[in-house]
Amino acid sequence: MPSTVFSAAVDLGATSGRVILGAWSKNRLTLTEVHRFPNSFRTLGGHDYWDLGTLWHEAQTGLRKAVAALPRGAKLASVGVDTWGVDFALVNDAGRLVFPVHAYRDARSQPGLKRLAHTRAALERVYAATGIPNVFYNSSLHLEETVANCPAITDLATRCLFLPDYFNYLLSGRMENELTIASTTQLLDVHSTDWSPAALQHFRLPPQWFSPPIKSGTRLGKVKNFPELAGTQVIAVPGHDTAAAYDAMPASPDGTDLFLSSGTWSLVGFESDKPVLGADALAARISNERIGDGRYRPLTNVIGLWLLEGTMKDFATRPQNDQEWAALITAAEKLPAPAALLDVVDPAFTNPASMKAAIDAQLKKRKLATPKNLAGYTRLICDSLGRGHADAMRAFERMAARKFKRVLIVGGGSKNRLLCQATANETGLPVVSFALEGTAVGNLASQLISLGAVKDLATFRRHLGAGLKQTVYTPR
Ligand code: LFR
Repeated sequence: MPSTVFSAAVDLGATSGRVILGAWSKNRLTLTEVHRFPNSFRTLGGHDYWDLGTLWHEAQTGLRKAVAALPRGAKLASVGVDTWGVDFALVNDAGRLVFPVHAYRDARSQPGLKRLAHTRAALERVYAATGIPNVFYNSSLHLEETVANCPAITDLATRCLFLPDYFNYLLSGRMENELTIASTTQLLDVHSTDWSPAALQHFRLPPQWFSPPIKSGTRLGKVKNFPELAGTQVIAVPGHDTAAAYDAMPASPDGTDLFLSSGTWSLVGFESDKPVLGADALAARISNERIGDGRYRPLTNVIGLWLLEGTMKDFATRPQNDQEWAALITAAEKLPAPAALLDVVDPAFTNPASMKAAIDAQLKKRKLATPKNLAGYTRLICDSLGRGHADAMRAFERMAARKFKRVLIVGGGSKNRLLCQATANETGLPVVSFALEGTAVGNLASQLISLGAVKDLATFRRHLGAGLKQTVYTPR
């Protein structure tokens, strides 16, 4: 093993992607962001699609930059890909895309969502089988819609590859389903690490589209058809960005930390040896997603900074750089606390034409005043998300008989003082913020463990925690 191990993380988010070069030396991880690019879905004829060609092009550009950034003579040992959850590519045996890749916010899942919501017995059966609540973005609903409305797809497609699986295939030539991303679909058996026959049957999906999920850390072979990366190993990291971000939490081993991965979505949860199931868990929308080794990370998906990202689009004066962001947050902090908070679970916030209009509509319906400017919206949104995080925490404490001592926050939102403080105030717990690209770090951790450069995740977390800068927000 060389004294410094270099690995690259391709980390694709719904609103931005990046390629990060990690250098592991003397138990320290150094990150270099070699490439960052915006991402968004496009609407065509009333449907929302991802531009996969552009994503692959940007990933390749980033990987070339990673190789170019290596010290002379050094080699890129490995590469791993994580993406947002649930979305998938349908391919044939030759790996050709046989159906356009839809974005999870596409309204096509709405009829299925309502049907399942109104069939109590089926809803409970699916939850008992998969541990995943009925949410508009579930792959189950999107696949169900595809098969029901485009039945020829069962002849055309032979495999369903979730997005990290598809990029792993482009890199390595191997078609596999990885466990963490599989656990976001509502199709995985909550008690095993294989697909749920009951769920596949319920949504009428061809079982042969899925192969038994591999654990994260599995080596998929050397990179193919990409001369600059010849010799580099492709490693199936936790393909779900949230699973990767959770792995990067420098958590205390006694299980008393609540995790918050804050970005477009706020993912509030914890790690557990067993799932949280039953009627109360279903009502609280607890999603029993998986850690790369098969254990559980029960979490609740709070709408997240999507609210703010959307609202900004209606303001010409939105911040363009760190300085302008800081000024906006300072202005929002100075405002008085809002008289009432948003109901963040309002389905009108899912994918509105204008987020500001959707917020205004909710406030007007509740006879509340609308904020006067962007700082006002920022304050209202951050405080409301803080409340959403606290509600999720209380549900976990009740159902899993736990008591949390700290909230650990990573991701874009960890730099947002207002959001961190609001979360501390509402939960009554100290919020420890790590200015950390959690998803990329978790991605790299899995590679380093698989390469044998780090013993295990607990060791990685210990080393990571020792070198991290942290900011603590105490409740006020
Ligand atoms: C975050 C995330 C969430 C998932 C949502 C949709 O990026 O992966 O965990 O619920 O996106 O896939």
